[in-house]
Amino acid sequence: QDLASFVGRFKYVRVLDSNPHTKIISLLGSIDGKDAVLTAEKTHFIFDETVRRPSQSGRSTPVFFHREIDEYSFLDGITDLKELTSNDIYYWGLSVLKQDILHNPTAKVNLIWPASQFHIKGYDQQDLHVVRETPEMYANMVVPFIQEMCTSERMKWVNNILYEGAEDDRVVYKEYSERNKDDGFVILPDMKWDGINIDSLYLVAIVYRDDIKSLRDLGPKHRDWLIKLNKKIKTIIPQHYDYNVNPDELRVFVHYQPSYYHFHVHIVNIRHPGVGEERGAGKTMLLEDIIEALGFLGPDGYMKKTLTYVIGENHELWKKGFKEEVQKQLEHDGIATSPEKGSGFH
Ligand code: M7G
Repeated sequence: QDLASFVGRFKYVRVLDSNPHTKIISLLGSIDGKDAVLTAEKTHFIFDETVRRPSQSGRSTPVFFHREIDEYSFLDGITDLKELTSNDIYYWGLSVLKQDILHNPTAKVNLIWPASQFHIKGYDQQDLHVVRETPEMYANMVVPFIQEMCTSERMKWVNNILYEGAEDDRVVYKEYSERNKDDGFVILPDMKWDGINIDSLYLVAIVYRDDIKSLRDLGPKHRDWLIKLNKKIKTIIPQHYDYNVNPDELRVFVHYQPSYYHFHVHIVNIRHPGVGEERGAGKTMLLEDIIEALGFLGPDGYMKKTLTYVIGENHELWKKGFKEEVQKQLEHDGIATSPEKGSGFH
């Protein structure tokens, strides 16, 4: 039972989403009668070793990771090239590049099986809305929702990584002792990364402490801990990747709302575009900004802050009151929601 055999048995139902910008397609289907979500993402190009990005600081950051695979790079790897048209100094055409499952795969394939309704809805195309989440909305709607989302079933993959040795061979860094559990964390490649191209480097740091469900639980007492965590991430990761990525080239952030309510930090190469927003919803909060804000948010930290972010209509919270709140907020602000209800503002 591996990915290939599952994909072979995948019975297609419909396209959930297809995004030409991110080059990701998600399909809904079933395997052995249970729902499955199959996602494919075209991998990024691999460049020749000699292609280096000029750097202002005199530092030359290679955009290239595996130096031995020149034959697969864009340019050397072109096996077919056909011009479509040209006009003046402009030429365009199509090409085929040399592919290889180890060195230059075509796509990264992800499968969720069996997929819950949460998974399916998360990948499904949906209309999005900007919402202001007040502390009251958090207490009344989000807290019960988080409780519902923290089932051991849904958190299984996290606990597998923390305690059961799952993905062990891929772990980049781990710091853990029974005595000092609250400081422990593990860094490993995120499911979103193809693991090959450093340009699209995507790691996730998962902490051992389980008292922080989300950004909302962060207060001033966590500030020093976060400063330490940030420093470690930015020291360890460039080192681990042989400085093919530098500390100031890492976007270190958390999501709100996250998909999983156990504190974790995303670590992404800044060259990776629009990352975290692929599925439209949510908010990306840089760890640096969080640390800064905790210095002045007051004793309750993020608990007392109103957070504005984007939410999709498929999100449970939309159905659990956020929809009505958005309407109320617009009315309260005197903002018309349709031309007929004009505010006389011309
Ligand atoms: P999030 O901010 O809660 O959700 O981050 P979102 O980014 O999906 O909105 C959870 C992160 O964990 C995401 O970046 C996922 O890609 C990643 N992730 C999820 N699962 C189930 C796994 C897994 O099993 N292994 C690894 N390595 N990463 C995962």
